[in-house]
Formats: sequence, structure tokens, C-alpha cells
Amino acid sequence: MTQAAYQPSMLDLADAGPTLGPLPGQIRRHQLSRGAWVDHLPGWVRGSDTVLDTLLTEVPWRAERRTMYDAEVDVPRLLCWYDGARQLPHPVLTAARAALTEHYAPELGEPFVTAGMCLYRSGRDSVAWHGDTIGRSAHTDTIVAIVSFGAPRPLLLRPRGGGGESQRFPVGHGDLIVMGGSCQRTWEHAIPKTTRPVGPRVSVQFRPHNVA
Ligand SMILES: O=C(O)CCC(=O)C(=O)O
Repeated sequence: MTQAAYQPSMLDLADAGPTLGPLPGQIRRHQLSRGAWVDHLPGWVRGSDTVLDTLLTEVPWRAERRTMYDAEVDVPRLLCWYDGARQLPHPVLTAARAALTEHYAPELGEPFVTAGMCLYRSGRDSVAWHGDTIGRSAHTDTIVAIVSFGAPRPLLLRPRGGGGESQRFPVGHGDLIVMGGSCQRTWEHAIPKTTRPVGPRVSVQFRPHNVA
């Protein structure tokens, strides 16, 4: 497997330990069509490369297989699921979940609970077009917040069923992206493969109870 050497971001080299920046007044909303929106805040977690090191070594990453047509294939990324009761592998993630819960309380009205984690080991790892439509998000508006660590990868969004412009947000090195409103039902998102040499990226997705 080709895997690029991991390169810390220059901003991160200046930081002693990971901290969260403010959300109010800093995070920028992009209204999409059909009642969907995306909030984006680059570099929300400062000192994010320390967190990446912890995530790469402490998370019990699992490879999964899935059935595609008639064959069983590897899911092209490693996964780990933290339910609300399980301690998160870095305290800044616990702080991030609390800060997101507070910031989005007026719109969401319930806490972020679970943390889904994905490790994209290289440009060969990816996730195909999908919406998070397991559970309540199949029929109800909700919010999914993603904090990224490591090498930036583009997160693409497009309206489900076509029609309308797609969007592209680079996500890595402590960036925060939040999908809200009808986004999981009416839009799809993906992390495409790339032939560029890229280092590992970890995505941490915070979701409310019964959304996946
Ligand atoms: O890598 C990401 O940030 C996206 C992950 C994702 O869409 C998912 O696991 O459902």
C-alpha cells in the first residue's frame, strides 16, 4: 500500500496542546437547496496533530466487509463506533461534543451523543455517496457534526437525485463541518478516492441519539 509520510500542519506546530476555538461568530453557514445547510469552520481544533496521534494509536480500529452485488468486499476505511456511554479517546473530543451540543441547542434541541470514527489510511480509502439515513434522520431534520484530523480530503455534497450544483469542502487538521436541516435526506455526501499521495485522515462524526 502506498502511504504518504504524515506531515503536520504548520499551525499545529506552534501549539502546545489541543484547544477549541469559539463557534459563535466564527462558523459560517452555507444554505443549500431543499432545506439543507452546511456550517464550516476551518481549524476549529488547534493543535489537532496531537489528537491525530492519539486517535491513530488508541482507537481500536476495525476493518469491515460488506456485500456488493454477489461478492464480499472490504470497506475501504477503518471504523470504530463510540456510543454515548463509552469514553472518547481524547479529552478534546469530549469538550468538542459538549461545545457542539451547547452551540446547536436552539436548533437541535437535544445533545450530540454518539461518535462514529473513520480512518482513511491513504488516498485509496474513501466513502461513496450516501446520506446518514439510518434511524430518525430517514424522515426528520437533524444535525451531524464532523471534526477532521490529519491530511485534508475533500468532502463533496450533491443534491440527492441530481439537479443543482455540488459543493466541495476540504476537511482535515481540526476543521469542523456540520450538516443540518434536511441534508441527510435531500443531499448526499462522499469522500472520493484520490491518486494523490495523502497521509491518514480521521473523521469523528457526532450525532444525536438514534441517528446514523
Ligand atoms: O469522512 C467523513 O468525514 C464522512 C464520513 C461519513 O460520511 C460517514 O461515515 O457517514
